[in-house]
Amino acid sequence: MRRLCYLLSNNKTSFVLVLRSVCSYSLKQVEVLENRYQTMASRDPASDQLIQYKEKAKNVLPATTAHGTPITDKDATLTVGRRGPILLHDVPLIEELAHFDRERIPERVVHAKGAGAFGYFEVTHDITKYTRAKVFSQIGKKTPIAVRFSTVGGESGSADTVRDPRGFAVKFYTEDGIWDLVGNNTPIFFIRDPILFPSFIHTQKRNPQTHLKDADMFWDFLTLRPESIHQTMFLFSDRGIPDGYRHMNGYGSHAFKLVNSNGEYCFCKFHYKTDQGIKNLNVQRAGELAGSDPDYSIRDLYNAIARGDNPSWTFYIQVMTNEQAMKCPFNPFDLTKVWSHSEYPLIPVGKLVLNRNPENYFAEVEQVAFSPAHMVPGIEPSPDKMLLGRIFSYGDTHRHRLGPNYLQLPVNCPFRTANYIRDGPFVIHNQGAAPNYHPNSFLGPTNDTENKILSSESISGDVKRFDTWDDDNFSQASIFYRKTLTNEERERLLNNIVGNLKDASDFIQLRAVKNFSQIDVSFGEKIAEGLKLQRKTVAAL
Ligand code: HDE
Repeated sequence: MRRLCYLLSNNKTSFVLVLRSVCSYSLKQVEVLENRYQTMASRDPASDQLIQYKEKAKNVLPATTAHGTPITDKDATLTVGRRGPILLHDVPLIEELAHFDRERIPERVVHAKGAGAFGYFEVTHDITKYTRAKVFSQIGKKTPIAVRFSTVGGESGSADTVRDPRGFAVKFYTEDGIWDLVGNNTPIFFIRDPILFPSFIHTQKRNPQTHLKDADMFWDFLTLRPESIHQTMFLFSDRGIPDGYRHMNGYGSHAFKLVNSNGEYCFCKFHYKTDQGIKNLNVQRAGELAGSDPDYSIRDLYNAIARGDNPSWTFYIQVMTNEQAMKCPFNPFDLTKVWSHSEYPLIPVGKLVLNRNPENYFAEVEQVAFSPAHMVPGIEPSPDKMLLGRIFSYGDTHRHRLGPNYLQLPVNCPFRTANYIRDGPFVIHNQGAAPNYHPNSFLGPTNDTENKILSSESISGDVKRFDTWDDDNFSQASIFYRKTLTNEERERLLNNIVGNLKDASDFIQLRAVKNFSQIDVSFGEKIAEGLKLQRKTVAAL
């Protein structure tokens, strides 16, 4: 029997015919064996999703309209005579078409392509001296989490294995409300001022006329804003194409402020290191996969969790006191900079574990809405301008994409809400008969004195637009090139940069060489050589 299945494993029709004719099986027996055949063929858990659903569901339920009335004939529209025409009072048809016309919501303007999963965060080390956030209150404490991984620049149908940073957003469902850590797989970013973000993203997407990716746009912006060079080096290194989402680290990237129960604060950065080990794809393999399996990373994550091979990350913080921040030779709140691990060592905190695939992608992944504004008592923003810009932007995009009541969707909903926000489209929990104004004399929710934010900080300065393009942009990129990378890694970095930069106009290539030379003169020379730029012109830079 097994042998027969194996022989026919690529041809289901002949499998059924052979069983019926050669073995004279009844139809019912064939159906049972057909099911078994389907599960025996060499398919992964993602391909078997429907078969598994069928096994669990057991019975077919009678169909209903959206308003819950029985649908008696799902296979035919209501017509006058066999040939039509159709009647407008075919309610199930009209209802289904009208809903179908509205199925798509706007995709995320960045990070449109992604995969999600659920699990928990467990505390393994005590950090209560730094923060009173309840999520860290006790060793052994577990908090449910949702995670969404993503690429950044591509549309929701784009390939997973492109060179691009990866998003790594974590939602903690804490007893004090939602805490979102909306990070990437890199500890830094291309820019340090949020006013440049929309332009930066436009250059990574499509040319407004040709609707094509455009090397001039891409490299023009990056070379005119040299603060981007540190992240550009990461992007073109091996880590620029991770092998799926399980084999990469995550970083909160910004500096945040931790506040303890005495109101004392320090600054911190969050790191989550993969327990699966770092694995990257080489350029050739990534290119092949982009054609043969563009959903490679989504499939890999789904299958790993379905197999019970639950991915996990060890969670650390780096801590910097206010005094250290004042003395730091660079701006520690600049998102293009890392904090050295020798000066600010990683402090272990806990584990992130993913052990459940979404039941429904649209409801739980397309609609999951992260925001750096979602912080909990004990975790506050630092003065990082990018973080503060993001605190506005995410809620704004969610109100546009999902509507003003997006926080009431089950995947985004905290354990408890009590406030004066009411009504609007698709309200689910409208807080019943409770008063809808404040202050009031009728037991409406009031100040939570236990959770009053205790830290305070005095700030003064000139109100002005400070363009920081000429801050130190090269020192850390130089350390990355000279000290972090091996010879082979430097070689691949060089090839990746040349392979991409060669499509930009000559004057932009020259500007890039000038910038890369500031990291290391020989690095600039090698890039110029790879691009076959005229020696004389380069020497004049
Ligand atoms: Fe985002 N970013 N971003 N970003 N970002 C979005 O929010 C934005 C930045 C990141 O899986 C958007 O819901 C601004 C840094 C992730 O759902 C949008 C700025 C980092 C995700 C937005 C940044 C990120 C987003 C698009 C500069 C790493 C996907 C759709 C000030 C530390 C989250 C959405 C998910 C998504 C704005 C910069 C990470 C438009 C304005 C830096 C992982 O609101």
